[in-house]
This record gives sequence, structure tokens and C-alpha cells, in this order.
Amino acid sequence: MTRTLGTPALNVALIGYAFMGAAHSHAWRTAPHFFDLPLRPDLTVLAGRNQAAVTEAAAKLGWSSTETDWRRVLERDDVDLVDVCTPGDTHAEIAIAALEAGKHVLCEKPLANNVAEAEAMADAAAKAAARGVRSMVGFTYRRVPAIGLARQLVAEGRLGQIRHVRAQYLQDWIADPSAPMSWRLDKQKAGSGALGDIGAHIVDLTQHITGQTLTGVSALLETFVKERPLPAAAGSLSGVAGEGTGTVTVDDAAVFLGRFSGGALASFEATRFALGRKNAIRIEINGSRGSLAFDFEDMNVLHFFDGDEPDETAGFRRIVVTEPGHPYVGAWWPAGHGLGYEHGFTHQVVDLVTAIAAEEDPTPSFADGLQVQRVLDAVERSAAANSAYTEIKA
Ligand code: SOE
Repeated sequence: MTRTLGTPALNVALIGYAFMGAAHSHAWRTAPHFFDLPLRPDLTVLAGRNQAAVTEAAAKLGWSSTETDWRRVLERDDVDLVDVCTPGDTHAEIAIAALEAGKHVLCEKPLANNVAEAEAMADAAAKAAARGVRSMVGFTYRRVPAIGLARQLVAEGRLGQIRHVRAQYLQDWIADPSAPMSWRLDKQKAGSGALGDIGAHIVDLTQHITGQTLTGVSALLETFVKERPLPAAAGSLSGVAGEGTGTVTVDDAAVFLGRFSGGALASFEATRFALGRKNAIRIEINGSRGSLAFDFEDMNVLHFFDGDEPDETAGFRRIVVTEPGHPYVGAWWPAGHGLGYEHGFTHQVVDLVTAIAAEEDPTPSFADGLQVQRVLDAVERSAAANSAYTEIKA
């Protein structure tokens, strides 16, 4: 039994209960049972537009009450934190209103659908922080133990001067042209396609690991399938096609080159058409003293090449990142048992709750989310200008 259960409550409200809502619910439920937290998350209210559906989801996901209007959530005195798990077109409105109402905010990635919204959110977050109200953007892959070890090796200088960053995020869930429309394929709802949905992750991850930021990009975007069947039920994510077709208004794939602030050259690929790749995040970083390589499809392993090794014994070593001394691992299982996709969300809750209790600003901050948004915007501007090299303004 952890000590959390005797600590003051942190009353949480979750807005949205689809894939991300389910992953966040699991994290809010699980964190206090594996980590000693300074505050005890209480799953107080789940908000969704349809009363019957949100009532069913609340029972399944473990929430004590429901609301059908997120604005009502902000009026409740029994809500301390709002967790935004809605499509990107509502992130800014909900997060800014919640911060102004004095609620801490966790907002799913990408932070917003465009730079203007992200700037307004970062501004509201800075003002709220001055009043002790905290905010975080949900780049959960930072909290995979192997990613934490990668960042540590770079920070310790084990890779030396970073020369190359190579990152891919490969999925294939819409490679079939008969896969129906969804909100993720609608620019008005999602802001962009593979670029913002999964490209944002590899932009954030590579900046997090290297401690550097992208300063410019040259990009290509493509929409391979421009018309898709409408879903069987309005808003359905069931993947079942209905009558008629809809126009895809976002990118299916983004490919871009970049330069990092420390001088490294980078290549990025984010696609939903890598047939056979389900959720492959692949990162390789080459430095003057060493290299590292990570693949989320083998997420408990980090490959490390130590350039200080004599040539006769040098080679990429396969580090199984499951030792108690590795980031977060000590709270879970003995060495070699491994963690999964959901653990990053639990670690996100742990770090957020710990920062709130310590009256510190958690990371990644909304300012970090804004910087990623500026990279996404530069990619779109470059692609629209025949891949012209496009600088990223701070
Ligand atoms: C895309 O389908 C997606 O759900 C992303 O939106 C998530 O951020 C990623 O973790 C898994 O894939």
C-alpha cells in the first residue's frame, strides 16, 4: 500500500472519453497505487456531450459524476484540475477558460491546431502560473524509461557533439482507401493530419532527448487518399463505412529535413501509410562520441554505441531499460518484466501531481507545446513553398 492514500485529494475532471480519455483515466486510477504521491487523484467528473454515453463511460472508466457541458465543470468547487482529451479544435477554448477559472490543466497533444491558438494558451498558462495554477501538455512518450535514459546519456556527454537526428513515426491505420473519414482527417477539427498527430511526438521527443530545438525545416506533405467513405454513425470511430464520401483535408504523410540549434542535421517522417507499421516510433541519434537508437515497438530497450570502446569490442549494445535505477521503473516490476504504452500516461500523472504539490511548473509546458506548434507551422509553410527552407522563430 502506498502512502498516497492518506494524502489530500486532487479532484480531477476529464473532458472527453475516447482513446485518450481511456488512457488518461487508466493513469489517474493507477498512479496512486504504484507511486507515493503528495496528492491523491480523485476521479471526480467526466464530461461529454451525450448524457447516456458519458454515463456509461464514467461507469467503465471509474469517474464519480458526469457533466454534459464542460463549462459547468469549471464552475464546480470540487474540481481542481481539468484534463483536456478532446479533438484539437477545442483545446484552446477549454484550456484557457479552465486556467482563468483557477483550475490546473493537462492538455493532450498537439497543444493546439495552429500557432495563434498555441500562443494564446501559452500566454494564459504563464499568467495562471503566476497565480499558482499549473499546466502541462501531454507528450507522454517522454516518459518511456528508455527515452529518459537516452536524454540522460546525451546530457552526460556520452554522445558528444550531436551530428545527426533521425526520427520516424510510422502507422498504417488508414493505408486502406476504404477506411472511413474521422475527425483526425478533418483540418477544422484536427488542425493537420499525420504531421500534428504523430509528427508532433517525434519533434517533441528529439528536442527533449537532445536538449536542443529545431531552427529550420524543409518539408514535403502529401494526401494520398483524398476522398473517403463517411463513417456509419456520425462521429463514429468504429471504422465502419457508411453512405457517401467526405474530403480529406489534412496530410496523410509528412517528410521533412531540419537543423537543430546545436548544428545537428535531422530527418523526420510521420505517416499513416507505412503498411505493416502499427505504432513505430524510431529514433536514432549520432554524436561525435556515441550513438543511440530506440524503437517504440521494442520500447523497453535502448541501443547504445559507445565510441570510447576499442574498435575490437565496439558495437551497439542492447540495454534492457528495466532496472530499478532506470526512470520510473522502480515503482513497477522486477528487472526484465517490461512496461507498456499505458505506463507513459501514468508517469505523466505522477510528474504532474508532484509538480503541483511542489508548487512548480511541470514539463512539457504550454511554452514547450507552442514551440512544437511553431515547428509544425514551419513544416506546413515550407511544404506550401515548394519545400523552401523555412526558419522557426522563437
Ligand atoms: C494516432 O492514432 C495516435 O492515437 C496519436 O494521436 C497518439 O498521440 C499516439 O500516442 C498513438 O496514436
